[in-house]
Amino acid sequence: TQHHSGVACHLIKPDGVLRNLTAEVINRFTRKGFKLVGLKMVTPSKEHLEKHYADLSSKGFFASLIEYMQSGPVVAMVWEGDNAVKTGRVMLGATHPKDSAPGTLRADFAIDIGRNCFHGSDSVESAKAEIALWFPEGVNSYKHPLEGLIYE
Ligand code: DGT
Ligand code: DGI
Repeated sequence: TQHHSGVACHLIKPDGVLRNLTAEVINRFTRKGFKLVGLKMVTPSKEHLEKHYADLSSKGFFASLIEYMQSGPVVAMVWEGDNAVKTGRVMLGATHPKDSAPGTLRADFAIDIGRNCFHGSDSVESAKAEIALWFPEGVNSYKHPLEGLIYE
């Protein structure tokens, strides 16, 4: 079986950081069995965020989204594991917290779509682009000590 083939880039947005949700997120993904291969706190520039959200540049909320994302530091993470992107989205929940399933991070910790605390890569392609954007120095490679317990 091929293990840890997927990789996803997730962000704890400024509101999530200020609301002390960093440890909760890391704990959930770690307990699930994903491997943390990139982690840092950054205060991204406007230009950096405009690249991150390039696909939303025509939206009416774009300027406020960028402003919100600059309201404090962001925690950027790269998680490795089977189906990291798809499963990561499931764990984060739907974009609008009113639609997020109970037990997901956004359902449990957010109310407003404009303060939804977390970002998750929405495809394998965007994960690749986001890892390159947030971790241009590259991520870490190491053997997961519990791999044999997590995968068949
Ligand atoms: P529904 O279930 O028919 O009420 O559908 P909504 O709530 O998606 O429809 P609507 O028109 O209230 O909002 C469409 C999207 O626009 C929604 O996903 C969130 C966003 N939105 C609407 N009003 C606001 C607002 O005042 N602030 C922010 N941040 N987003 C808003
Ligand atoms: O990938 P997601 O974060 O789940 O969703 P997305 O790529 O469609 O949107 C990116 C972010 O933009 C999302 O986390 C919150 C924000 N956003 C999306 N739709 C709206 C919005 N913000 C506001 N204020 N209003 C919206 O309608």
